[in-house]
Amino acid sequence: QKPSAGARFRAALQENNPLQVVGTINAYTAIMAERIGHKAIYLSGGGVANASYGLPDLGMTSLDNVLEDVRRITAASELPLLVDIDTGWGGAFNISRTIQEMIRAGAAAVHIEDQVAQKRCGHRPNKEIVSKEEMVDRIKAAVDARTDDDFFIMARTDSFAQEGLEAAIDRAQACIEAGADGIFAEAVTELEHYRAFKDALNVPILANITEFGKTKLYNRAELGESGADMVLYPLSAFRAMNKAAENVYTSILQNGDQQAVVDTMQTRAELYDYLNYHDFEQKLDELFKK
Ligand code: PYR
Repeated sequence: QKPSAGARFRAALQENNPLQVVGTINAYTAIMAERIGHKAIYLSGGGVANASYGLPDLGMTSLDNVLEDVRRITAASELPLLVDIDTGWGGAFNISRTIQEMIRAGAAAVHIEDQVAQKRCGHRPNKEIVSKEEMVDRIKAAVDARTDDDFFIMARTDSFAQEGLEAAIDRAQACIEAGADGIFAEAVTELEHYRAFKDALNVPILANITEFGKTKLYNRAELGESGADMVLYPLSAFRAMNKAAENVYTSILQNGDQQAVVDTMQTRAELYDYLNYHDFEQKLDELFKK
């Protein structure tokens, strides 16, 4: 029997230190990340809101919205997928359903955070957090709901911005006591902050290296030396794709053709290669040969 998605995530974490987890905004980019050699992928909550719904990352998408993208990605790639479940979308039984539906959809891991339901992007000002007790209840509900012991439940704390390092570590400790498998220390700024989390806590630590945010674009090696076990690049490819699309749309409008931008495009042959297009076509020819 094939190991579960959760078991594959845990194996990837064992074998790669730190484990790079790259955001894949859709099924096709997940295929590319896998072929290129990545070992774990990520579905960003902000990414689902932005890319699939054209909305800001402000708690406007639902469990079902995110599940739909999870299913598309897990159908296309064998890589273990970490999913952003924001605040879990409700009270104890909503969180319970969220965990079970994520497992059913093939996710390997999730992170659930301590922001209020009216959440914001982790790297924006004026975030508000729930009490430590309420966050611990979220973790208890999530852990209790797990139908696969290997499914990886990460607690994300957004408390650093408001309450500082000591309080953030204290919250993280409480989440671990409630059963969290890992800690996502959101929007910390210095390498020594990761070191402090790592030294205080006995579980894997995730560093979110998102561009244009509060955290510098530290290298994998220095993050590893500072105690980070996972390095997240939630929207890196998405941002690059968007800039490329902007250039193409602009160029077509200004120039009347694609000549100036065709070199920036993935070719038809490259696309087909990632999709194993020719194998499908061959199958069709065999099935229906005259
Ligand atoms: C996001 O990309 O939405 C995160 O929360 C990291």
